[in-house]
Amino acid sequence: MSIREIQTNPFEGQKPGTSGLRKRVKVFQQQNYTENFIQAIFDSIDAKGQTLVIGGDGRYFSPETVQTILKIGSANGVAKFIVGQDAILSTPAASNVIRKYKAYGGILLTASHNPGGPDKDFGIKYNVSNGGPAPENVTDKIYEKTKTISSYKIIEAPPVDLSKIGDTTYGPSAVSIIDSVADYVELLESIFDFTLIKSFLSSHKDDFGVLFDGLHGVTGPYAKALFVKVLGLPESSIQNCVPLPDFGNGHPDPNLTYAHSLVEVVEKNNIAFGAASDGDGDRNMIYGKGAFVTPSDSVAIIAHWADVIPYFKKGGVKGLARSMPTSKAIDLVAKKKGFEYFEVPTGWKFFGNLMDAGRLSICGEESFGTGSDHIREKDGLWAVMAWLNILAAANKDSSKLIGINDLLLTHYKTYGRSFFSRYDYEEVPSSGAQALVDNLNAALTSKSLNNTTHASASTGTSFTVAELYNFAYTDPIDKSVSKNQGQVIVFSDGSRVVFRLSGTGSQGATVRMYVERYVAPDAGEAELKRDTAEGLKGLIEVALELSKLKEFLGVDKPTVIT
Ligand code: VG1
Ligand code: CO
Repeated sequence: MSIREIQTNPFEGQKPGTSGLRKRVKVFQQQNYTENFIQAIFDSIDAKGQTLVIGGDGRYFSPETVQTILKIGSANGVAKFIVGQDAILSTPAASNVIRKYKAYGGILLTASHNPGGPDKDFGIKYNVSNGGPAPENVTDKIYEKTKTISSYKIIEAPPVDLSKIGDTTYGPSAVSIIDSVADYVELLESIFDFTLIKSFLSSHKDDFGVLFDGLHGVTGPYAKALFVKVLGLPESSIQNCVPLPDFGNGHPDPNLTYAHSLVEVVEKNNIAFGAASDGDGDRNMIYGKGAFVTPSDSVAIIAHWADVIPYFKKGGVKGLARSMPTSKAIDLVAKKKGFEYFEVPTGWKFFGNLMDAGRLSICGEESFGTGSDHIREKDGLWAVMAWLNILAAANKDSSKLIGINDLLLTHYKTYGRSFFSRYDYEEVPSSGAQALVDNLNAALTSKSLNNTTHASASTGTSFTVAELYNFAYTDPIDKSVSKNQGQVIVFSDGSRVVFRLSGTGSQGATVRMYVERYVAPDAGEAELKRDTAEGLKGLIEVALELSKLKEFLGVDKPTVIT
């Protein structure tokens, strides 16, 4: 088999962001663009003689890219490829496959929750042998290689039929096309008490309906296996579960703005338990009739109830963690239960070292990401099953049905409530976004905002700035340092506002503003049950005024509120 070396020139901007390289499909389709990035991955790792996993969310341009990876990977000496059937492996399933088959790493073709299709986004992400996203030292190396690349290597071989499960050869390499779903279902079966969930659901057929919405992302086949085959629920308990290359023209992001297909049916049909996942299956939203669980609360509640889940009952909880902008609800659980806990920068890659060191079991991000050390990615269906397991356990000895809202209120009465919301200003001019950040940095250097008091015009509440800092993180395990992870304003009552630039967008800049306000357990039921927007109104006004956000960005309203 002859290896050909093809001359190329570097492209600008092939810098992996929070979670891989994400660009418009048209950008990836430029001659040599995708090839360059893939060769840069192989130039940064040592995959000779190793096994590599390939999968993704099935979005437009995935099958072609699998063939490109096979060509270049084989020419670079990869011994064996494990590929999800039809190029499909959800992000959590891929993490599991890498771990289970002890692969060297994996290449995931996904832009997660970003829309797909010929005019939308594509993405390539490299995961390492623990099954998690490559840490920054690896992604930095890949980026450096893309800047100087002058050639890439390919072998000439006919395309592999990705639809046929089984083993074939590809030039000097072996290729194994695997069932995308089976290993993952087996994993979840080893974690949760499906017998308990099944018996709870079958005894509450009339008052506890379930609906899962795949938003036409990758989770469809996984959800079908879990809800219909394992749990024995009717087909009507899943919807939009056929993965489509353009996600049916939708935005596969499980939040109140984009998952309206779920929200509408849940409300109309009085469904007690609804859930959705994103394009690549690592995010989740829990939403029942009149009941929305904010992701920051979700991970805290799962942590509180961990011992009803067989996986944690057996292995114990080693520690908890959240990303910096995520509310501190989980910290309170850790303190009460005596667990170690961590605050890491945004992005799942920062949890991996702690898990590998045996110091972290359950963690989450405010961006609808929840997971545990069963793999090294966040895991949408895992979170959904965790909630079902917890609800089934909570109802075990109860004569009256305990639903999502009951669990939330009990939690708030124990720990207090962290009202939390995120405002996204998507695709704003990069210069305005930078000016906003520069202005905050100037204030933190000069301390000009410290001790200043700001009153909200509409609610009359006032907030005094106690501290302003730029979040930096030193990994407790490998001591690597990540700077400039977001500006944090802390107020004297413990409320927080965080500003961050997104690292997953494909166009312009996206500014995220995160707001959090804590209310103590004894604040009274009315206060604890307040609507989030109401509970945060005054703080949001103050945050906007303080940061001069509207002036800098030239926009009046956020594009998305979660
Ligand atoms: C966003 C979220 C972050 C998440 C990342 C990847 O990043 O804020 O919490 O880890 O997406 O999620 P950013 O840099 O745009 O804020 V996914 O579902 O793409 O893998
Ligand atoms: Co995702």
